[in-house]
Amino acid sequence: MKQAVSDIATVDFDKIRKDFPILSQELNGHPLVYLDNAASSQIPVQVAERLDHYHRYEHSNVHRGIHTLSQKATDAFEEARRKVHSFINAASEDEIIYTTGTTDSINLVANSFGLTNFSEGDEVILSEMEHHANIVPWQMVAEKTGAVIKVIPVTDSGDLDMKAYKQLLSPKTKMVAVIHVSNALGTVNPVKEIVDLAHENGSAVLIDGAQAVPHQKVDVQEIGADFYAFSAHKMCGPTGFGVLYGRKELLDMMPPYRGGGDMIDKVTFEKTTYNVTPFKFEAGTPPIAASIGFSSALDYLENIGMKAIEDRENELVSYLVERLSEIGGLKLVGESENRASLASFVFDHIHASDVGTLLDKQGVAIRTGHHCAQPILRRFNVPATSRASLSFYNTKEDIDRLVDGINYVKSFFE
Ligand code: C6P
Repeated sequence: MKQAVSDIATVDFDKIRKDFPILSQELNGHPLVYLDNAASSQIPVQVAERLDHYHRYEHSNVHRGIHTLSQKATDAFEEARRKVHSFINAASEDEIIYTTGTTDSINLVANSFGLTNFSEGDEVILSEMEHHANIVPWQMVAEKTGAVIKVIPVTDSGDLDMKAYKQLLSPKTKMVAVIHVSNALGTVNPVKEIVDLAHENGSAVLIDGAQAVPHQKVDVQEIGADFYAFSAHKMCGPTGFGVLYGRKELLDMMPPYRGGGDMIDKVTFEKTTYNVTPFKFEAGTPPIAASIGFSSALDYLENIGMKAIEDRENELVSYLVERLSEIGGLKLVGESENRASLASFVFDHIHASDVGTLLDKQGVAIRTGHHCAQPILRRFNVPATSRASLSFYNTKEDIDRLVDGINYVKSFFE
C-alpha cells in the first residue's frame, strides 16, 4: 500500500469530519465536542459500512473451512495483515501478530520473551511515564523470574531524563520497554535514540506505540525496535483488536504464549509441536471482523495521508496549548516541546472530576483521572488531571468550546 502524499493544505478536513456522524449529534442539549480521542477515536462511516458488509455477507471462521465463505473470510483476514505490515513498514507480514490490543501485545512479549530470557538479577528498564499496561506485565514476570525493574526518571518539563537512562543501561539489562507518546503528558519520546542505546548495550526493546501510530507515520524498521505494540480503537478502527510487531528472528525463537486451536502443527498426548510465526501466537478463533474493520481504517487513514494527519494535529495541539495557557489558574501537566495531540491540566482548587462533569453537561467530552498512569501523576504530585485529546477531525472551534466550558467551570467555583 502506497502512502498518499497529501499535503495538509490540500486535504478538506471539514469534509472529512462529515464521515463521522457521531460528531453531529447533540449531547446534554449541546452539539457534541469530542476530545477523548486518546481513550478511543471515532469510527468513520467507511469502516462502519465495511464491518456491516462483512457481518451481512462474508462472516465465517478463518483458516479452517474448505468452503468458499471461509476462504473469503480468510483472504480478507490475511489481507489485513499485509496492510498492517505495509502501514508500519515491517520487513514482512510474518512480523505482524494479531492481539486484542496494546495491553495484550505487551503481555505476550513479557510472558513469552520475558519468562524465557530473564533470570534472577536481570534488569528491565521502564520509564516513569509508562501506562500501567507497560508496567504491570513486567512486574508480574519479574516476580516469577527474580528480574528487577529499573525506572528512567522524568524531568520537570515531562521529558525522559536521557542521561539517567544511559546510566541505567548495564550488562544486566535484558529489556527496555518505553512509551512512544505519553497518554498522560503528551510527550513524544526519542524512541530511535532509546533503541540505538539499548541495542549498543545488547538489550531488547519494546515500544508502546498506542498513542503514536494514530498520529504520525511510524516506520518500525527506521525506529529499529524489536517489538512495537498498538491498538486499533485509537486509530478509527474497532475495539478488541491490536497488533504486536516483532522482529522475525526473535519471534521465531519465542515460545507460544497461549495454547489452543490454530497455533499448533501436530498434537498428540505425548507431545505437541507448534505452527510457524505469526500463527503460533494466535490461539483460537481470532478477532476476524475487527481485523477486517481495522484494514478498512488503515485505508481510510492512508487516503488522508499520515503526514497531513500529523501536520493537522500539530496545528491543533499548538492552538490547544495556546488557548489553555490563557486561562488563569490552569496548570499544564507536561510541558515538553515535543508534544503530540493532547494536553493534561489541573487547577489548585477544582478537582478534575468536577471539571469533567461540568464540561460534559456542556456537551464537551474529555477524560479525567489518572489515565492508567499513576506513577507519572505521582511524580507531578497530582492525583488526577483533566485531559483533552485531539484527532484530525477536531477543529479550532472544538477547542474554543472547551475553553469556554472551562471558563464556565471556573466561574461556577468562584
Ligand atoms: N490508554 C487512555 O489513555 P488498550 O486498552 O490495550 O487498547 O491500550 C492500553 C494503552 C497502552 N499504552 C498506552 C500509551 C495507552 O494510552 C493505552 C490506553 C487509554 O485513555 C485508556 S487508559
